Amino acid sequence: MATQLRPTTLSVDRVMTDADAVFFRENGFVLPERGLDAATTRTMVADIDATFRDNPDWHNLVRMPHVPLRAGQLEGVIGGEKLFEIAIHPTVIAAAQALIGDDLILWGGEIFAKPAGIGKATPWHQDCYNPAIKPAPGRALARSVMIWIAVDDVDVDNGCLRFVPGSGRHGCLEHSLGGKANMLLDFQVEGQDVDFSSAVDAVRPSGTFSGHDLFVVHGANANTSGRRRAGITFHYMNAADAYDRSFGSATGTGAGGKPAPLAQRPIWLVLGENRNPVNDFTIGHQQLADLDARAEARRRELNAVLLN
Ligand SMILES: O=C(O)CCC(=O)C(=O)O
Repeated sequence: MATQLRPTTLSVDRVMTDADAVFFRENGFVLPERGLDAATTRTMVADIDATFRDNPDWHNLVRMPHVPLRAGQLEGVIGGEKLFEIAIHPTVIAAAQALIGDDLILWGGEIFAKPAGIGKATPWHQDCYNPAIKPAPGRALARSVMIWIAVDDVDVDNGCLRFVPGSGRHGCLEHSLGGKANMLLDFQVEGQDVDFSSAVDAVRPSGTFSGHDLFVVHGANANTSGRRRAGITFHYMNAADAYDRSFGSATGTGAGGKPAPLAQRPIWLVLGENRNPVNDFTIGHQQLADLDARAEARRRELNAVLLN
């Protein structure tokens, strides 16, 4: 007699509380108490150590670490397949859902790994640098969250992220261009009524994370400590908003100071359904069929658990 295979139900740890979601809406960032479980954290740290071993240019900033560097890919890392698993991890997706809704697209990611003693500072900035992200018709601001996961224990000494509460309430502020010595990015918010003295230190033990939106002003001091300071971040947006590639050209700071090819980036639907016909899930997916299948399998599993 044939054995009946019952579909396995994914177990999802919902670490983001209702109070966290309210705090996020009011302040533009949130620091949930719990994060990834211990086993996942160990795997993540090992996979990121392997990424640093296999990709010599990891210091300070790596764009799109969840994309394996394959033929036709403009950004990514050797070993990106493993980091893709963190981007679609149930705990991470459930956290993003609690903050920006049921229909989610993964649109980007970075590793910010600052070596001991010489890690660069991150200037005060907002994340609304990507012209592709547009709000759904009738909405003033796009809904997006960056889930920043501590790889190492990150605290004041090794240059944790710092958020200015409520500083994104009025959307995108003007940024001045031009890098300063020892700064990670070449754009920054200066003045403009931002109360930098109210900045909150995001002290995060390894495996825990913060979430921040496109508009909250944030930055980090240099890592002058004797410890590495690494975090990996994945960016999600609500799938009723648009990843509109029509601006057509590369922009932003990419690997090695080159422009980031934002219009060609692969994006994935990771929860719910796509609600905006502008979103294209084929551009930039050269040689990524295995990741597409992984994302789709995970989306179906998560839909069954998180949307019922
Ligand atoms: O980790 C850092 O220093 C910068 C992180 C950041 O700017 C971001 O995640 O948007």
